[in-house]
Amino acid sequence: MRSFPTDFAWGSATSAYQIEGAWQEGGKGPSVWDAFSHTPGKVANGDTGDVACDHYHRVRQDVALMAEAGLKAYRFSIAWARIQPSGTGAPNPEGLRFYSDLIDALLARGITPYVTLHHWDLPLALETDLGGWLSPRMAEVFADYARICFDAFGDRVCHWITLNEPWVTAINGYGNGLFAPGRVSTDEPYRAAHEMLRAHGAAAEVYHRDFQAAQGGVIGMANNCDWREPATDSPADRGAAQRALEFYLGWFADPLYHGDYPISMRARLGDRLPTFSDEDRSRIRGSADFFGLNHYTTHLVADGEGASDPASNAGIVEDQGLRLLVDPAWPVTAMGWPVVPDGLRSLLLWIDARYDRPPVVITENGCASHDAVVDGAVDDAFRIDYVRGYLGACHEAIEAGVDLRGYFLWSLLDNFEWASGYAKRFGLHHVDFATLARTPKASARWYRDVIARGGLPAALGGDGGSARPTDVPFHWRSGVGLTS
Ligand code: PNW
Repeated sequence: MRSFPTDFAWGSATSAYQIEGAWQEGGKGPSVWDAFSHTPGKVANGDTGDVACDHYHRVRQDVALMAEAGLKAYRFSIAWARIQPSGTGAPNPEGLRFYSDLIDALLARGITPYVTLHHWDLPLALETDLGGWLSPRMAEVFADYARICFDAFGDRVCHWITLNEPWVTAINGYGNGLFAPGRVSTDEPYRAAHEMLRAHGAAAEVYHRDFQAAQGGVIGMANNCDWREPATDSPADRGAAQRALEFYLGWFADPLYHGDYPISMRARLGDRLPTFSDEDRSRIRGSADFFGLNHYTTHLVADGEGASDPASNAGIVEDQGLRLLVDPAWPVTAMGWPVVPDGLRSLLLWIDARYDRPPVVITENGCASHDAVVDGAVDDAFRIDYVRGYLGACHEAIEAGVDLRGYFLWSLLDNFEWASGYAKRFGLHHVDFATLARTPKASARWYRDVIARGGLPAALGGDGGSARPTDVPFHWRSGVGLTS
């Protein structure tokens, strides 16, 4: 038996725009994703989140599915535009009630809520009136919204995530234009990221100063990072892989844990990378009580000049001086993302070394697969294999000393997969988007058994569960790229 800690947060995750629907109900205002998905050509098949999984009207049923799957924790996001329809001003009582009822329903089932304040669906008025994440005013605006949420829900919610994957918003929202607000630029990603870090810092300060002592919770950010494995053992490729990780996770986590961007980013970007004021820096440094990590895949990295490929999860590759490659032997998910469980183990060790052993929560991990209902059942063996492998990597990391506190499988339901629309299915539960019927997949039952046992069966030889060296390469630790 590969046992996990007894208080491990076994969970699943969703986000508001991807599941709720009811885009114009309950006093909700429009968001940038409403506008984006309604723009022809932006989302596959012309799909929108107008109805999505209709979770807004099916909350009770969906909480029952969570209970049947044995979840101990559930991560969801609050649609800011349900709380403040135009992003500022007095809260909308109907929006508050919706999330309050959800929280109560979870707690009644013994499921711990993990709440993301913002998962990409920015109130549209903040985009049109302020310029969205490019505006320095976003920090105060976001902190006001966060205060409303802490005030309304913090008596029952003890786990807060400020922002989901600011990397994706910066790169896909402001760099390649694949996601809302659909802007294309080589400078704006760095500016938008900077304002998101400032906004996180402002909201975390409100929580720490005005709520934490009374409510006793924790707050962090959910950053995404895939693993970057050196393509060869050469110093150049190893350096390039390290640089790739700094441009990916270090971009956000270095400010949180060390107070500034990585040296490698400053050196390559110069004035394109904004600078923190002393006030920003002291707000942001030390502002995360835990390290939220979303992780899906791995790429190989070779030193040299590369060109950005929006499909490659690479960021602005031209700025990094490297090329991303894949090993053709790796299996891939329905997203085309390589399945490399050992990359997660490596990444967890990298985080452990660089940020000095933070408590980590895997706020997302999962895969899209080609799932269909056959005779009332969905045999998603691919997903079971994927999750078994990645949980095995988590277990190895724990054995190696990583302080891993929880794992949230993305996702509870098949849902609106952003620019891919409903074509990509990540759920533990199949959703028929014509009837909105939910069907538990085989993975939901498998995951329930894992949770009930508190871990995985002992690894059979050779499946990746055997002992591995856990020495952290010197160049991860050495402070390469850390500001002094
Ligand atoms: C994350 N990339 O999205 C999000 O947090 C989820 O909302 C989403 O459904 C899930 O992962 C699966 O995609 C990502 O381009 C979207 O690197 C794009 C990228 C990474 C994560």
